Formats: sequence, C-alpha cells, structure tokens
Amino acid sequence: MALSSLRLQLRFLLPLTATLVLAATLAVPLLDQVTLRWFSRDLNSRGLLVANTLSDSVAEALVARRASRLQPLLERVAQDERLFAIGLCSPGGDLMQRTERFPPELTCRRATAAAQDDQQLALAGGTVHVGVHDVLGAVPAATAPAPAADEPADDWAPGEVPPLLESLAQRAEAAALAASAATTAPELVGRLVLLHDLSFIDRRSQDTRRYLIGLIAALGLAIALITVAVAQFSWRGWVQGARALMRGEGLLTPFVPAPELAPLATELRGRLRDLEDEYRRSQGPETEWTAERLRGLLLTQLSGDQVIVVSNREPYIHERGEGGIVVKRPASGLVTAVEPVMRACSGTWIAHGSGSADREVVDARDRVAVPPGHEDYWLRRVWLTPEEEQGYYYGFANEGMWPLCHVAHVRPVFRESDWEAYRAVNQRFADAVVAEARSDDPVVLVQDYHFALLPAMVREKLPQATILTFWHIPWPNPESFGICPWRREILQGMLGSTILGFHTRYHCKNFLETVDRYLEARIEHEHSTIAFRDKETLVESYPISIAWPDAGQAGWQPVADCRRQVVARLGLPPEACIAVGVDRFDYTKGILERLNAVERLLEKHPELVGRFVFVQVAAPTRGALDEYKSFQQRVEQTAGRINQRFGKPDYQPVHLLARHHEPDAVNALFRAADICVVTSLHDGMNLVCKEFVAARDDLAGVLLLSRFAGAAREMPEALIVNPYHVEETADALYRAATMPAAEQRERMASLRSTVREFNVYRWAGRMLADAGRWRLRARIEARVRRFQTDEPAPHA
Ligand code: ADQ
Repeated sequence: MALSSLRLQLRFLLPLTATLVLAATLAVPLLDQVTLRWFSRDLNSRGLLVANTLSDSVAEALVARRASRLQPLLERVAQDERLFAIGLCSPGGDLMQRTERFPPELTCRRATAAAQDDQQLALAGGTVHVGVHDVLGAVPAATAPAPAADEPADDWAPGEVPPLLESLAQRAEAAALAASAATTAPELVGRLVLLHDLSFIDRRSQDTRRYLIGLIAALGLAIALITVAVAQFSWRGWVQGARALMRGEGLLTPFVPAPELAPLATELRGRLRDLEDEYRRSQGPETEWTAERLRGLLLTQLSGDQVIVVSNREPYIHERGEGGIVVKRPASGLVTAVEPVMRACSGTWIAHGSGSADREVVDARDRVAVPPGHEDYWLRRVWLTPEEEQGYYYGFANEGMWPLCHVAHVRPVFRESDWEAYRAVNQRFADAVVAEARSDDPVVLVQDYHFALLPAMVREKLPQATILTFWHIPWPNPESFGICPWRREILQGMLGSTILGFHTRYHCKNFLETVDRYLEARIEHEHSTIAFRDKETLVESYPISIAWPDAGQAGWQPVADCRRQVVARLGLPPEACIAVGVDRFDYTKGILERLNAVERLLEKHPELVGRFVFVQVAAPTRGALDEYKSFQQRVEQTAGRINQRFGKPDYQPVHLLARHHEPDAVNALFRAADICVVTSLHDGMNLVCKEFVAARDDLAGVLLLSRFAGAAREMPEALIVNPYHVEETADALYRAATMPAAEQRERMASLRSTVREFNVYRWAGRMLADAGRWRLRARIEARVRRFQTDEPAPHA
C-alpha cells in the first residue's frame, strides 16, 4: 500500500514542482521588468523634484553671474543615496558645471540623447539613469543669452567659471539692471543633467527575486506536505472503502465507507452483479450442466459430504401385481427433478413407503438400493399409519397447505388434528434424518410443503447440518398466507433451513414479506437473507427443470412412428391435429379450463370438428380427498359433454386417459402431438412443458403455456395464455393448430436451447454450490473461533 500511495503522491508532486519552477522562471524576469519600470518612474519624478528644487537657485545664480555658488549646492544635493552626479549644461549644450562623480567623458549632447531614448546609459562604472531638466530664468528680453552651440564644452575645468558662464552672468546682470526699464520673460538658461545610480535597482531586484523564489519554494513545500498528508489519508479511506464495496458491505447498506466513493458505488454494484451474472453464465452454456459436472461439484464443493433427501413421495414404489412385485415411478415433478441429483451423488433418500410391496423389499434398516438394476443410491422408507397419512398428507398438506399456497379458488381446510399429525410426522422424518446422518453436518435436501416444520427439528439435533429446503409450489402473498392458524409455527420451522429455495424471485419476495409481516426477524432484502433467532437463512430462487435427454436418446422412436401408434391406439383420424395435456388429476392444473377452451374452439371453428383431437392424460392423485373426487367427476362430465356435442361415430374430440403412464409412454405421446397444452391456474414451475420441448428433437409442435406457471417466465416463445379466459385460450389453440411449420421450428429451437441450458443439473448445481460456499464459510468461522479460544492469553 505504501508503494501505491507513494506513486499517487508522486503523481501530484511532480506536476506541482514543474508548475512552480515554470512560475518562478516566468515571474522573475517579469518582476525585474516591472520593478525597473517602477523605479525608473520613481527616478523621473525624483529627478523632476530635484530639478524643480534646484531650478530657482540655479537660474538665479546664473542670472546673477554667481555660478561659483552652484558647485557646493550641487555637491550637497548629489549626496543623496540614489543621485550619482549632477551636471549643468548651457542652453547651447556645453557642460558648465558638474559634481565630482560626474563622468568626464559624458557630454551634454550624449546625456540629452540618452534621456530622450530609454534614459539609461552604460558608463564605465555601471549603468546610470539619465534625466535632463530645463532651467528657466527671467532674463531681460534685450539681453537674453543667445545659444552658443558652437562653443566647445570640454575646455571647461572644475573650479573655473567658464567664459561663456561669465558672459552669461554678465548678460544676466545686464538683464537684471534693465529689468526695471524693460519687461522680462522666463527663458531657458541652462539644463540640469541628473545621473541616478541604477545599481541599487539591481540590488533591490535581486533581493526581491530571492524573496519571490523563497516564497514560491515555501508555498510549494507547504502544498506538497498538505497534498502528501491528504493523499495518504484519502488513499487509506479509498482503499478501505473500495474493499468494503467489494466485500458487498456498501452494496447492501446505504453505508459507503469513503463518501468520495459514493458515485462509484452504484457502478461498482452494477459491475459486481454483471460479474456474478457472467460467472453464472460461465457455469451455464459454455460448460453445460450434466450429471458428471454435478457429481464433480459434489466432490469438490461438498468434498464428498453426505447428502440426504427428504420428501413425502418416494422415487420408486414397489407394488404387488398379478405377476409379482412391480416397480413404479410416480407421476411427480419433484421426483422427476430430484432423482437425477440423487443418482449423481449417491446419497440417501428418505420418503414415505406407500407401495403395497414396499416393506417386502427393504433391509433391516428399511432401506432399498435404487434405481432397480443400477443401485445408485439408498431409498430409506418411513412407515406411516393410515391415521398419520390422513392427517399429515391428505389433511394438513393437501387440504390446507396446497390450496393455501396455490390460491386457486379452493378453500383451504385447517383441522387441529391434521396439524397435530403433520407435526408428528415431520418429527418422525426429522428423526430419520438424524438416524441416517453419518456426521454432525450432513447436507439435507428437504423437499416441499409436506415438511415445513422439519428444518427446525433437524437443526435442533444437528446444528451444523446444511439444510436446503426447496418449496416446489408457489408461495402466496402475506394476506393469503395469513389465514393459516399456524402461520408462525410454519415460518419458524422453515427458517431452520440454511437455504430456502423457490422457483421464482416473485415467490421469494412473497416469502420475505410474509416473514416480515408475521415474525420478529431481521430481513436483508439486498442479500435476500433472514436472520431469525441468531440463525441466518438465504432465500433464493432456483428455477427447477428436467434432465436434458442425451442426443439420439436410446429407445426413442421416430416421431412418425409415435404418431402412427398413438393414432392407431386411440382410433384417431389419420390426419388429426393432436393436442395433448399430461398432468396429475389436480384442480390447479386447469384441466377443466382447457376443456372449456377446446369446446369453444370447436364452436368457433367448425371446420376443425372431425380433425382436432384433444388427449388428456391425467394421473389420479389424492383420490381420497372429496375435492379431488368431485374435480375428477366434473372433468369427466365436461369431456363427455364435448364428445356428445361434437363427436361422430368415427370421431371423438376429447380422449380422457385418467391413469398413470410410464415415462416412455408420456414421451411417445409428446412426440406424436402437434400441440401441448399446459393451462395451470397456478404452478410453481411445471415440468410437463419442459418435457414436451425436450421430446421434440424434430423441432415441430406448439407449446401453449399458462402465464400462471413459473415456467412462463423462462419460456416466452410458447403461446402464453390466461387459462381463466376461455376465449383467449380457444384462439391460442386455433393459432397453434394453424401455425406454419417454419414458425414452429423457430419457436421450438429457441425453447429447446433454454431448457437444455437451464436443466435440472444446473438447478441442483446452483443450490449445492451455494450450500458449499455456506459450509466453507461456516467451517472457516469455526476454525477462527477455535483458533481464538486456543490462542494463549496475552501476557499482562
Ligand atoms: P407437479 O404438481 O407434480 O409438481 P409438474 O411439474 O408438472 O407438476 O410435474 C408433473 C410430473 O409428473 C411430470 O414429470 C409429468 O411427466 C409427470 N406426469 C404427469 N401426469 C402424468 C401421468 N398421467 N402419467 C405419468 N406421468 C405423469 C410440483 C409443482 C410444480 C413443479 C414440480 C417440480 O406443482 O409446479 O414444477 O413440483 O418442482
């Protein structure tokens, strides 16, 4: 730092010194000139004064022919410090009288010429200032002396009265005598030559020069010292300020350590964000996120730490079938997203064992290695009684939290017994996490709204654990959330997390505002952190996605074959325009709304009747709940009505397939379709639309997407609709059905590149990288603390 500040100071000092030297160089001759002018003006007026003083006496002496009296007078006057010598010339230019120091070689003519020129005369003894002043006397007109220009001045010697002077004196006397008889007029009777010493000017100007240079030097030194001191002081402030800004302190609070840096702070903030974005981008497209990369990140950032996932839904369900035990994959966005992470990191997944044959395949610790045939990770099953499942899962989670968070016009139901069950089951799962933990600081990935209380419960037992809770569904605004009787407990439970993830910034914002409304917590909006009871939680958005299929995905049939099969299986017209919907049978997915839109489409465009077919695959879900049962009935009725209205013996416009499909079958349907319809009334993200895009490697097909799905923010190339607006959705369906192939290709290519880049490994990678950074920070802090306690106390 010393070297940098020295350089900074030199940058000030060098120009300062150069300027001062230049100023001195220019100022000194200027000053000389000015002082010379002043002095010369001064000498002139002094000369005039002396001449005026002498003029009467000289004139009188000359007229009275008493020139001898002049010598002592002139000598006396010439004693003045600055007056060098005095000479008296005749009007004709002869030197009549002179003082002792008057140079003998100086003639009256030369003196007169010099006085008219620049008044300076270089003599043997040095330069003198010359002043020639006329002396007028009252000489009678008749006897006035005539100029005697032709008489030599050099033949006169000091002490003698020259003949001319004598004749002049005689004439003056004669004139005085005649004065009574005739009128007199003042006439030139002589000229006083005053020689002033100029050496004192030199002396004085040298003094002045010395003072001036001394002053400039002193001023320069003072400025330099002040500059150095201020630069040193400011430098330290700037460096500290810039460091604080880089650390983010100035970014997050209005405080900026060095006020001079305030204008820079905004730019620096912007730049830091750009850098962060650049960094994130650099983690994205250039180096694509893959399972390998995620595995690498787990090894480096989390250095092989244990990863435990907790979710309600298990990724593999063992069911007893007719031919023995079969393994099923549930229709769940969560499972679709988290499974690739678990396969990459070989951890333990704790979930509710809900399959009829689940107990039969687990080991003594209720664990089974999955996926079947690959055994990449452990699935640890937690068993719930029917009452527990009823209260925790169907009751509080799906009749309370699900409608509460989706705000989809279905009233949440809050029962005390459900809440008790929810709390008890959360505790059961938390205990399972603690039991599975091989160290005191595992990475625990808590999934979804079934486990809002679990993070704080795990934190209590494993304070060092890194708990990442991902909320797969939307988070409502504070007013909507406020109707929950246990809102504070839920928020407190969630704040046991180290990182709390939502799909979108909008949901994060809602959560921060909700905490702000209902808890006493410190919220850093810039950092997006919540400090509650000395514990900090980062609230961040991580948009979930799917695993991008490998090129030339094994087992994928050509699009034409998929289409042929679907047409044959469902008995569709060969040239049918096929629109598909693939969802869980859930009221938030907007299945009723899209059926209404299909009906309106056929009303508005009768030419499509017989050609347009809508295939809805709906996996039964939460069938034990009345709301879901009645919803399913309403959907079936609506589909029946449309089929009745527009159907023909060989044509059925709506095909409702209310059953679970295996992923391959869903994929084949996506590839066979012309349109994929996603009309969720509210959806955290929605993975179906991403799966459809991933399935269309032929770049054909149109995606119709609800603006209320989190995915709509990432996929603007889809036809975005408001599913509540039947007319708009019907028009979008028509546009999709008639969209030219070129436009389809363009939109699909762009959508594919987005989904490919923002895939599920990126989602998990970003979250785990944040967790890694957090853990690193915690470890360093712990080390520092240890170091501080181990350090021997300083001697008094
Ligand atoms: P879900 O509400 O389950 O997920 P979604 O994201 O669409 O919604 O995922 C559904 C998954 O189930 C997809 O993988 C789909 O292929 C599959 N699926 C749907 N119907 C099926 C069927 N009949 N047969 C077989 N498979 C079927 C929740 C949130 C979403 C969020 C995900 C992930 O509600 O908003 O995107 O979690 O976080």
